[in-house]
Amino acid sequence: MSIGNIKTYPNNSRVAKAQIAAAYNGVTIDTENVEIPAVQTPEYLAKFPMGKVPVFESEKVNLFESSAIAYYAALQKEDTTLLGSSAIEKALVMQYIFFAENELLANIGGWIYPLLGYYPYIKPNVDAATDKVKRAMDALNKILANKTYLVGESVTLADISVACALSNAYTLVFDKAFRDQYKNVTRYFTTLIGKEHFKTFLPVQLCETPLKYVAPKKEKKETKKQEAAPKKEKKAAAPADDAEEAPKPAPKPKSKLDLLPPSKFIMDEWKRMYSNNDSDVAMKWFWENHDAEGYSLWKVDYKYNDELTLVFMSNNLIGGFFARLEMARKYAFGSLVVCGENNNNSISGYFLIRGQEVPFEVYDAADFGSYNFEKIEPAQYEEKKDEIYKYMAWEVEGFADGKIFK
Ligand SMILES: N[C@@H](CCC(=O)N[C@@H](CS)C(=O)NCC(=O)O)C(=O)O
Repeated sequence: MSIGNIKTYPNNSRVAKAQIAAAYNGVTIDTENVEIPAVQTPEYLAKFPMGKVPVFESEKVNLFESSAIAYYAALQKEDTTLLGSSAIEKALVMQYIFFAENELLANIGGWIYPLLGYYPYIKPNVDAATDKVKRAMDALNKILANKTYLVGESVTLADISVACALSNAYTLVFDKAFRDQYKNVTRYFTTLIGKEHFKTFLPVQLCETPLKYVAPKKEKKETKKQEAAPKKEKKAAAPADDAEEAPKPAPKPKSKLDLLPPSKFIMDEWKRMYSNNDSDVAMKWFWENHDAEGYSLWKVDYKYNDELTLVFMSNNLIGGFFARLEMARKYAFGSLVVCGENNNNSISGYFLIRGQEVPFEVYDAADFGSYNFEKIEPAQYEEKKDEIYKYMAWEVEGFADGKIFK
């Protein structure tokens, strides 16, 4: 018996969640393939204002959000075992549904979608998403050390949600070397996808060669050459009024950051404040004026601290990095310090950056790859305030030298 219809694009693992849950409960859900944006008609948007897929339609209820659709499917049998059999188990099932959505699926998307060309490829953001996936996989690997299923002794919606969230990663980027680092998760995942209902709705072929980003370098060069060629021709055949024919210089590219909504926090004002006042006064102003939507804070660590030698050379390294950040001057402020002594020191600090991502103006700097940028979320500000103060005031323990990017 069909309980309704899901509109989706083909092979959507978000839909598989509901289909597998339905199959365990002995019911079915029809599916209809649609395309975005064609499906976003006024009628569709009236029912589903997000305008996304998948959506579920039936005589009884219309639903969006794939986890809600899967939950509805899981509720279709009175004595279903899919949702846990006690308050504790039910809460655990919810825990893993949210974990699958927020810690796995969202970050796997941040890793894979730029490789598939759905989003622009911005290396630091892909690296950050990859790290978050690894963190979640580490946790899951520990949880699964002595378990076959996440909750209780049989498949629940927790397992269905987690397996569906992992499916694209196991297909596209989790190659053997990666899988071997998370043996418990891999054993768990392969057990699940070997089960009948999973096989039907979530066919997975384990990744052999992981998807990698390929920079479109050649194309760019060729285009440049092609652009350059006609110019020469023009010069050779230049008529008397060459000046009129001369191509206008390309307009200076506008930074994406200039297109962000205006912020009450004025970077120049902050830089003046920082330069002309004691740290107490400056940092008080900073937190009173900080705009967490318009700017982000980043903890920065040099990746190769164990290779640093003399303190002055480490400080020169910071100077070199800052010199290459020229394009970011309007959008960023940072304090990097050297802590320790000759032959035993490290570089770390904080950056304030316009927007919520590490922008082109920063990650394009030649040395960027040598530094780890870890975003500090607004929820962490309170806990980090003291540390940020110390880095800005150069009062960090073991402080030896430092530089300010302003
Ligand atoms: N949290 C939602 C996410 C749905 C979603 O992001 N769907 C994407 C396709 S995977 C979409 O419809 N995107 C079109 C758009 O953003 O306009 C769910 O689980 O259903």
